[in-house]
Amino acid sequence: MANQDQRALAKVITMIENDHPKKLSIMSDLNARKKNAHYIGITGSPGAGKSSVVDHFLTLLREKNKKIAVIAVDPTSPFSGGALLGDRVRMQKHFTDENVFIRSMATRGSIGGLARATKDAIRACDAYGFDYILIETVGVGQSELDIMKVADTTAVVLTPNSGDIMQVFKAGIMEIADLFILNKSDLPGVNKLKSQLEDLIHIAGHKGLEPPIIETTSSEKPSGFDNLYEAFNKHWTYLEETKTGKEKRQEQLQYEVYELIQEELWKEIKQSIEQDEAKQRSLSEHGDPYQIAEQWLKEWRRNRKGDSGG
Ligand SMILES: Nc1nc2c(ncn2[C@@H]2O[C@H](COP(=O)(O)OP(=O)(O)OP(=O)(O)O)[C@@H](O)[C@H]2O)c(=O)[nH]1
Ligand SMILES: [Mg+2]
Repeated sequence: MANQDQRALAKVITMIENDHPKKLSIMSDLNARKKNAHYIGITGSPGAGKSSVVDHFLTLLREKNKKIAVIAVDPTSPFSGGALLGDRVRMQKHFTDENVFIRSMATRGSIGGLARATKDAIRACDAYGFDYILIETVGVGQSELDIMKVADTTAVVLTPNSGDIMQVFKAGIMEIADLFILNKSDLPGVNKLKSQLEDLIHIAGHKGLEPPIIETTSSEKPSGFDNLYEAFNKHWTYLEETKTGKEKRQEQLQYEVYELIQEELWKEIKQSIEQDEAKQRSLSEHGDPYQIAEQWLKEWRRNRKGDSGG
């Protein structure tokens, strides 16, 4: 990927973060150029080794001459203070590779929020001809979970004796997992974790492909990455070639369309309310929220009809 393309892409993402007024049409132009990259989400508790996994996986993908974009979500939350710095150190050797684009997304900016901006950034990357787009998020918040709805394949990283398996189960992360990475498999306890996970997968049930469990070590002596590569590709084939796979894609697309409509509509309504000082003044402390909402909506609908001349 040429340097100028890298710069152009970086600029587009900044525009997305700043919620450019023409975002929808810009995104739509970009989408028309999309190259069908494989979107892979990698999530898991803080410190599970996500960035290390991404780093080794990048090395493998580069050996296969693939082009990759990495989006690291940097929730400026207390959970992962300094994550960004850590990521930079961990993925250092890939930063100068022109076939690897690395970008972090921060919580600030974007009215639509972090999740929306991240999804748009992923789609923007797809116009620039990557084979893989890797998204690293810390699986702690709703918005990080939400980001994974845009991924073709979501991998959840678990580690032995971390106690995060039950947390992951409770937080609804299980439901979005297409694949489990048991990382730090050099540590004791990996077999126990594996059998616990097998039980949980069984209890949770799922339609479509049963999520495989891949053991990896992402320290200096990496292992398991060929298996991981194979599992990701297998899931891609499933999405492309089976009925349940295609249905999954369709559901995700529908969800995203709904979300975009919601966001645009809300922006419009909010703006009309905020421009109306009388409305602001009418909010007394003992107001009836139902009544106010109903009335404002009615007015907005009436004005809309007036605008369109109908
Ligand atoms: N023993 C062992 N340690 C590992 C392995 N992989 C990563 N680590 C260590 O685990 C720590 C966290 O690794 P990261 O890759 O930063 O984890 P992360 O999930 O990206 O962390 P956050 O982004 O902060 O949530 C580092 O100290 C790594 O050196 C592994 O396979 N085995
Ligand atoms: Mg990280």
